[in-house]
Amino acid sequence: MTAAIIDGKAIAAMLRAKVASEVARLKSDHGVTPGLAVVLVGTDPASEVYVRSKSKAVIEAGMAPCDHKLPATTSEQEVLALVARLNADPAVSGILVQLPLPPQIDAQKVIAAIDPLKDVDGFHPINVGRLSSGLPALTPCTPAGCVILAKSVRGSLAGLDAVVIGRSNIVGKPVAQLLLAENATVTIAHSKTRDLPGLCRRADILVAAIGKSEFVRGDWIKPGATVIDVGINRVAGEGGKARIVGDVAFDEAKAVAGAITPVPGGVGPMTIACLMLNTVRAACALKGVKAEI
Ligand code: NAP
Ligand code: L37
Repeated sequence: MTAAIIDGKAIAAMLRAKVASEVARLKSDHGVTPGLAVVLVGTDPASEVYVRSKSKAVIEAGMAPCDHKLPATTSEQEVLALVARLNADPAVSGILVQLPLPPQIDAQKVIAAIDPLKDVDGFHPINVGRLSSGLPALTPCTPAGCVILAKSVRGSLAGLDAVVIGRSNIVGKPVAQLLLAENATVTIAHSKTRDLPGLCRRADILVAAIGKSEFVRGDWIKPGATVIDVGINRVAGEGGKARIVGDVAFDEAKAVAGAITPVPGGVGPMTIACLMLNTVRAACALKGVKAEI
């Protein structure tokens, strides 16, 4: 069997086009322009790339960007003061503080300071709690993207066995919650899990969010499974040029899986599209307009 390649780039482009038309409707019918504030502290090169793509997507969707680049020496107080200003700014519908933050800044404290209605990353404890309680919530972007991609292949996920490798607050835990909400039977694996290959072989849906290049091998995959590779790992390619690979050994997995996301071009673009979706939804909620997306 050779797996279908799940085209995250194309699915993300379709979602972004839908967001752009919802933005146009909000502007013309309600005089509302959603705005996204992106806060980047320091000069982490990967974060700089992602933040740039996010701001570009904001503009393409017809929304208002509001970028804040702060030096690596910024104090926690300064970041908290900026968040307070953005919370109070009616032009700002969504606030995203790109992680990781420099060591002098407590990320949990900054996340907790964001207005939960503007928390387009879905990392605030209120949104985490709402998601796990089955209440409407702003949901984390990468996990939401993973579920859209899995559903693009399987339709309903009800009753499927899902294994998530990784238990971070950003990816592993929220993706497990979203899969559970889709009625999958979910197992979360991590570095202390016994017999990870054996566990993975039972998965109809396998989500890899580990951060280790090509860690998941082809013979860990159940024939026909849907494999969602969240990993972004920079490795030296031919001629010393850097390239990015996922957490799954793609060529091996492709020979066994039913469908698999590539890296790049899989989950990454969906992260950005889901961020646009959250921003327009947050703008609707803040302005009391019913979202049509
Ligand atoms: P993280 O916070 O470092 O978490 C990694 C998880 O993997 C941890 O739960 C860890 O287990 C687990 N793990 C590590 N080694 C393992 C092993 N040998 N066996 C089983 N589990 C193991 O990483 P993250 O923030 O979740 O990100 C994961 C990957 O996704 C990274 O490559 C990141 O760059 C990528 N990412 C991509 C996007 C996107 O949009 N595509 C967005 C965010 C992140 P313990 O908890 O036991 O340590
Ligand atoms: N908000 N986002 C927020 N907070 C965080 O703490 N880590 C993190 C976060 N992550 C994030 O933005 N990740 C991300 C990862 C990949 C892409 C976008 C966002 C992406 O666009 N990936 C492309 C290209 C990758 C590349 O060339 O580097 C892809 O095709 O995968």
